[in-house]
Amino acid sequence: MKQFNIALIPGDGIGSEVVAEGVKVLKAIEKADSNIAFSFTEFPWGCEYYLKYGKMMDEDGIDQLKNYDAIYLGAVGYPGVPDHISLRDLLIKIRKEFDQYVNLRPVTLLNPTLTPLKSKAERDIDFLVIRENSEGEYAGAGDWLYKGKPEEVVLQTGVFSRKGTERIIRYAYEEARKLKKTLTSVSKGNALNYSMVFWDEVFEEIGKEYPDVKTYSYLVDAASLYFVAEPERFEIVVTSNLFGDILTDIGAAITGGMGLATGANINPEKEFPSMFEPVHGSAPDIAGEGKANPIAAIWSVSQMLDFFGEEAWGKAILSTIRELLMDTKALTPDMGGKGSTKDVGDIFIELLFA
Ligand code: GGG
Repeated sequence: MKQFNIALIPGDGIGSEVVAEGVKVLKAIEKADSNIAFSFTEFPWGCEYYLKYGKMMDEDGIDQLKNYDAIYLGAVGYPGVPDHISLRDLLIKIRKEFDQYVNLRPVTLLNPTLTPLKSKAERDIDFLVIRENSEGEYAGAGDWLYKGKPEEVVLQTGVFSRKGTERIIRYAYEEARKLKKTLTSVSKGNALNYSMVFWDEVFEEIGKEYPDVKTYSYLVDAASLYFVAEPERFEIVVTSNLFGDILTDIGAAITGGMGLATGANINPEKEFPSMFEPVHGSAPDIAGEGKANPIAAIWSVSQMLDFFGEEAWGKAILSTIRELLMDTKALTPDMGGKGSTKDVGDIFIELLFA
């Protein structure tokens, strides 16, 4: 029997509603599979916690989380708490402290009718964005000088260490080799004359060890255009922290919306827990109304199970999402349906075991 201990951080807004559906799926799997057991421990951290205690998580929060097999996060951010505080002091802090330097964000069109792109029926969009998740433009380095004065200057420094850049690029090459896919690096060396020139050099250097991997290199502006105009050209994409965050929102837009976008924050060495989350935010406008789309959160569970080595369940979840998406009337309003968050979770479980 394999036991997986999961730390739940539902977070803010719709976070708790969608995480509840993911947990429901895990509990249903546990019931059906006598070889797997899950335990869940909930942590009340987030913006409400901040408004009460002045901090997004406990001071020893990282210590409290460190022995779990995975963290399952809902959403972060709510009116009343500045976004940079809520994001940096919870989500980014966990990514950084647990060295979750790989962010895996699939861009997969599970039902061709869901893309807003032309010639829907022929679309075959299926690629993986591997986003650097520990440094880059998210490093938090910078300064704010002469605040409020006419000579005010603000600096936000992108940090690209050799270790951090090499390890993400190597990870991407390894994936491309394993899956026999092409690898596209996205950068901006023509304008960012230190960080992105360095990134491009490292991509080329490491590429010498992978002569079997076919590579492409695009500027981020061109890549954004191709994400919309010709997404079929991508198989695996590797890019920096900020570019990866932005590009995967485009990825979500071409494959059915933010309600379907999932992300895994991985510490490949398994030295610390990895974290699984729907990419979307807390959607305060619909929080508490029971109409949040739980599919991205359920897809995160599939990524979690893959990471645990339970790929059969991971695949089963993904193919069930594909099936669920065939009947958009059964889905939540963002997908054109009339279903509630809970209805979608219930139908999903019915289909998973049908
Ligand atoms: N589901 C987690 C969440 O609330 N994400 C919001 C967000 O802005 N994420 C930015 C990032 O992934 O870097």
